[in-house]
Amino acid sequence: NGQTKHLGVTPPIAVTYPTPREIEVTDSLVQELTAQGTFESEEESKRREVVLGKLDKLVKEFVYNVSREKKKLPEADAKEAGGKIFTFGSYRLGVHGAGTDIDTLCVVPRHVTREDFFDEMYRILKNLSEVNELTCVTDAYVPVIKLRFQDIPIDLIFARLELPKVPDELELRENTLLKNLDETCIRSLNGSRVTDEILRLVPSIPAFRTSLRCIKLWAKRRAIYSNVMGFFGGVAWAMLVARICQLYPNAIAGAIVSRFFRIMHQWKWPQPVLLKPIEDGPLQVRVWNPKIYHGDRFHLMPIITPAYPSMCATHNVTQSTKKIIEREFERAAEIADHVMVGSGKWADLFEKHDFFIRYRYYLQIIVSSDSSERQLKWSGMVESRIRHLISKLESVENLELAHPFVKGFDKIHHCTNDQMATDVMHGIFDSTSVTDKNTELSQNNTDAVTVRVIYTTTFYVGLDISRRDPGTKAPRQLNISWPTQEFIKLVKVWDKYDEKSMGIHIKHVKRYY
Ligand code: 3AT
Ligand code: MN
Ligand code: MN
Repeated sequence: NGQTKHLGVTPPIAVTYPTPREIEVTDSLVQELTAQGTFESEEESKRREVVLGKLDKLVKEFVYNVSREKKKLPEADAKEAGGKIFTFGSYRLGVHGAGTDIDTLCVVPRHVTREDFFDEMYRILKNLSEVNELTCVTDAYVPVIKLRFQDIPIDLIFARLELPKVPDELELRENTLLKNLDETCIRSLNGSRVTDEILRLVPSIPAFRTSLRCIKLWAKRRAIYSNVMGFFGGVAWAMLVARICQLYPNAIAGAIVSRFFRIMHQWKWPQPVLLKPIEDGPLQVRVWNPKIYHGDRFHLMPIITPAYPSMCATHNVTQSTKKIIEREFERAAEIADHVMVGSGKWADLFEKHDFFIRYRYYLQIIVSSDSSERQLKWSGMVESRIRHLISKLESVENLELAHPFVKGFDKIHHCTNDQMATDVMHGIFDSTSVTDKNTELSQNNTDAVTVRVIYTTTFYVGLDISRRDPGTKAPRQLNISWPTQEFIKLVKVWDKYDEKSMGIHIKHVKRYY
């Protein structure tokens, strides 16, 4: 019918090839990304490949051992049982930086269980001198073995298929593979299926990679890279960039990045961003569909994953974080325009955020406990609920915006008496008794004797209060006690909350500089 083939839910906007100017700005973009240190060294890159080769062998050894020793399979069948690793995350997309992890999925045949993984695979890894910092996280949404292999951080997750063997040629693309699997395995397969599908759906992988590197660096510098806090996470940013690549199939990175900001700035949310039509499949699971599921209509900036079962990767976005992301799109679109015409430089795009000087008022959420393990769980739990505090704050009169900072700040306090410990838990502390989490080993530079060690994590929310109307004399009043009280109640219903060893306190502070 005269139409050319295209990737995506609409035809491309333009199929033109790069102009000399676009080639020029792409070169300068790659130079800037290099100068900013987003690429790892040749040595590290080689080491990653070696490590992955070894891990694949170890997974096969693990499957063989379980097949022989536990399942008593004949030698030939045990050999054929196979086992294979897949990667996902930034490494799979080809946009990882120096020192980042390799997200690895270990796929095994049906007679090997998750318990075997945490027993036998763990044992194999434990015995290796190249392996350090080995830990099992069995109670997570996606259970994982974490380790460092020849100093490369690895996240190793697990999925067991309904197949007697897992040969090296196996792919994870078929939706029918998901039949009869438990939910944890489906979730574990999802990361890999999504990244692979994204790569299949972009017309030019090199252009996609350079563009995504740029967008990731920009989003991190501007403090809008975080799924938990209601911004976008790595997968969402990758899908957005992939969509722009589909719209300009022959464009190179410089052109894609500048179009990216323009198009995203003008996007008619809540129109979803899709990389392909949403598929139906063989499972009894929900696929994103605002026509059927009422909850899906509340997604403010839906970006939908392309692998079955499709989900919204930006479920956590609130009114406030939407405004902040849009403001950043606008700023970046202007800078990119300047870069294109030669009146600006890429480095301007990557300028650090101004969160801590932008607002006059901030909320501090101080989460405390008495051990580092407890602190990790407790602060992680509070962090995952902060978006609910944000939604509650959004309904407060005269509050235009509640801006959560993307991460919390960890501190360790060496308290010399109980009063000091109590003060710390209420956010009353200066820097003299404090050590940064990262310098834990060189702690305690004070002379006094430490009687209690308190761990704190402080989260910040910037408050934008609407200005007084010129007509009225009364100052703007802000009543945030209801949302903050409700929030504290909400986090304390957590089943592992313990009144004696954990604390949470919210205070508001005025910017003092
Ligand atoms: P880095 O280069 O490692 O910083 P990344 O995109 O690889 O960036 P992660 O290693 O944190 O990010 O995560 C890789 C994938 O793992 C992304 C997502 O599909 C999945 N994932 C990460 N954290 C969670 C989580 N808490 N729950 C479920 N899935 C997660
Ligand atoms: Mn990763
Ligand atoms: Mn990871």
